[in-house]
Amino acid sequence: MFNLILFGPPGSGKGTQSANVVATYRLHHISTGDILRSEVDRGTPLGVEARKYMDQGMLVPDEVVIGMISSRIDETPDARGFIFDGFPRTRAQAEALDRLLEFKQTEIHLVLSLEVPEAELIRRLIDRGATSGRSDDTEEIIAQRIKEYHAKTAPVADYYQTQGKLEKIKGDYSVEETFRLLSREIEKYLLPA
Ligand code: B4P
Repeated sequence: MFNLILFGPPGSGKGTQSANVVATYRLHHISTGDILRSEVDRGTPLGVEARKYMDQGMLVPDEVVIGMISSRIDETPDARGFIFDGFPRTRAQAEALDRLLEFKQTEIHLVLSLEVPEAELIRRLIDRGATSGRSDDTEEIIAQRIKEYHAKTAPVADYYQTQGKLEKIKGDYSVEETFRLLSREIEKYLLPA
């Protein structure tokens, strides 16, 4: 089993590159953003609660997100491995993920951190907001999401750096070139399926 985290600020390309990684390496994709948006769209109690945070550019509380992840991992016991996209976003989430994986006698093998200048992040998200209809891609909410990232999520990189698992990848090239750089790191562990 090979377990990968795609890490980075909002708009750094985690969702975009996850699709490429899944297509090439057949890892099971777990995106907390996608799961939360699906709960919001279906109007579930979890979605109604999560929306209050997402529409303000805030992180959804840890206990909500950790519970979601645990059940998703259990649903696919035969996976070749997992790609975690947008999770963990706090140190408490990172510690919980370590415990969950340890219980399954596995671990995180690699954390790829997409590094993109802030002006480019804002440009991408405003562009996406113009077409995607995502309610959190407005200038004011994007600024809050980036603030939240610096306060709560950026320290998660140090957590994995200490474990010797973090690799920084320049993420402001084209989608194809960024994927080539990610693949170079992944293929130290895993070949395409
Ligand atoms: P997410 O869904 O994770 O969204 P994101 O961080 O904004 O986007 P991502 O980095 O995936 O960017 P993308 O590839 O789409 O989170 C949304 C919200 O959910 C959070 O604010 C939070 O409230 C909540 N949430 C999610 N997970 C949580 C957790 N674990 N704990 C608590 N709360 C949580 O790329 C963005 C744009 O850039 C796209 O339009 C794309 O086409 C473009 N792009 C990508 N790569 C490019 C490139 N190389 N060049 C040019 N454009 C590029």
